[in-house]
Amino acid sequence: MGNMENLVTDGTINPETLRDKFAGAMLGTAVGDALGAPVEGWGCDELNRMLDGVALLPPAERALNYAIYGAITGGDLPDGLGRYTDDTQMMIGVAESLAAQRGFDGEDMAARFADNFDHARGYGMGAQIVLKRLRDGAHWQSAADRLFGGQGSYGNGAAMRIAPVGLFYHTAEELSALRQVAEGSAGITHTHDMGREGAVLQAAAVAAAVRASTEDIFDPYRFIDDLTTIVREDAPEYLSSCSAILSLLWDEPGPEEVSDVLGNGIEAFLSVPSAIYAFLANHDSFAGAVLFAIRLGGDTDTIGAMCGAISGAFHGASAIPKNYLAALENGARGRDYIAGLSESLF
Ligand code: R7I
Ligand code: MG
Ligand code: MG
Repeated sequence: MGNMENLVTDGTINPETLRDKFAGAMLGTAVGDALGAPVEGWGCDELNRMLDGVALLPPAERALNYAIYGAITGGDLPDGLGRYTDDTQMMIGVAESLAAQRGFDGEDMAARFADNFDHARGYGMGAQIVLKRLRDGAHWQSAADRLFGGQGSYGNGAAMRIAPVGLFYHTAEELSALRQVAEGSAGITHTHDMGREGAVLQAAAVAAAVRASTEDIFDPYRFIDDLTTIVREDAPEYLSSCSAILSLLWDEPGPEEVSDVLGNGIEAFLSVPSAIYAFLANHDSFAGAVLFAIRLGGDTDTIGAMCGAISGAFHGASAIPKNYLAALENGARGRDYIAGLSESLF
């Protein structure tokens, strides 16, 4: 069963499959971000009522929500509505830096975040302050440490952009490098332990999804068990969410219950586990996973982006629906540029 040519005998991945997985994680981030963006901040109940009844909406409101509506109905998505936000903008900076430096260089990555900053993409408050400080010449290791009364940010901004780190260090042998670089790159803007640990967990999920073959029987319980072993012992928020994911996978409740249990917030610990769950509960379909992630409501662009990264890393870009990709903006740093960056990383 399955195409065993995708796997060579020593367990390493066929280069063409790996290339598709790299593109999948990066384009998956952008697609999830762009699809979730029009409904960022909607409550879970309200959003699901809207999505279930969107065809009945008056035309003006329908147009407003057309991006996500089109995705659900499989129709064409109008140009310009597939616009990504800060999540993808910052992921591009991570990828550009890793590719140019052939590894992590904090000063270079911070400079790219600052250069790429575009207010219209909708950055978090703390992130805006840090990026301005970096532009004004602050050192990359200290630009963010005074945020939030000196405890640093635990927003999901470090995790939302981390996919390229999971790709660059995707092998099981590179786990300690993955942790080090995820923490280092997170720390440019997020110095709170919970902000960093969210980035590590998300990067590790992307890496594990790269390593998992779609040709084998996929075991979501084993995936989350393995991921749990890398979480720091002093990060109880993540450990308890990982164990909640196990029970949720058993029951597979609707998005309302999942967002009640795991969260749908802008905090890393209330969104990274939710994105991982959305992938695991819908591991047979990129579209199914990302749309479930968005249906959690709340920080929809970011949960969509993180789920899109993991799901794209698992299935590859070839499994992202064509209409989703076609709708993605394709200007100077759009779809083709992101695909090109994934090639450079590869
Ligand atoms: O994490 P960050 O880059 O924001 C990412 C989010 C995503 O949803 C994007 O799509 C975009 O919309 O923004 O930006 P931060 O400002 O560092 O963190 C986001 C928010 O989390 C902050 O504005 C705070 O509301 C909250 N937050 C905290 N609140 C109290 N104490 C983060 N850290 C703290 C904290 O330590
Ligand atoms: Mg955003
Ligand atoms: Mg967001």
